[in-house]
Amino acid sequence: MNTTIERSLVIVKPDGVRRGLIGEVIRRIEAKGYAIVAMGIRTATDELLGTHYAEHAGKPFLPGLIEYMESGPIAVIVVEGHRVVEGFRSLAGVTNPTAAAPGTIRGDLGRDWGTPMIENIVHGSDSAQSAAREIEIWFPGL
Ligand code: DAT
Ligand code: MG
Repeated sequence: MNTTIERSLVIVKPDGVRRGLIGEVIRRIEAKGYAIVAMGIRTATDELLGTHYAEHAGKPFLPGLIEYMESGPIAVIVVEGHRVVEGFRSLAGVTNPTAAAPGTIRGDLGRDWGTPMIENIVHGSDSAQSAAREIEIWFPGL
């Protein structure tokens, strides 16, 4: 049994905030049983996003992704619980909201809008190491 309590960095992206879905995302996180240990409404910058999306450096979609992430306020949330990284990815659904399964955040609340950018409501860390790195960016010292 894995008894290590993990953390994941969740972001409600600008499309989610614009559509009033912060509460719905938090509701699903809490209903699943995870604990919210930090959160705040923030405005992303080139510097924060360049570090946050370091794994995507050089990819053709990165400039559009950064523009989208800077298009409005975001809600940055630290979530805690056993296997929460995998658990939140499961709650979020796959990257493309058209393909994401019904029942997931992206599948229930997201869709394709015909834009080149994938607007998919939420970010969730993809590993415990990514989570630690991302939490340090948005909540240094937490
Ligand atoms: P995820 O958010 O599911 O972890 P990711 O880390 O691969 O996905 O990509 C980060 C975000 O970048 C993703 O939420 C949407 C966008 N993105 C990824 N691949 C893309 C692509 N091929 N074209 C446009 N946007 C893309
Ligand atoms: Mg990712």
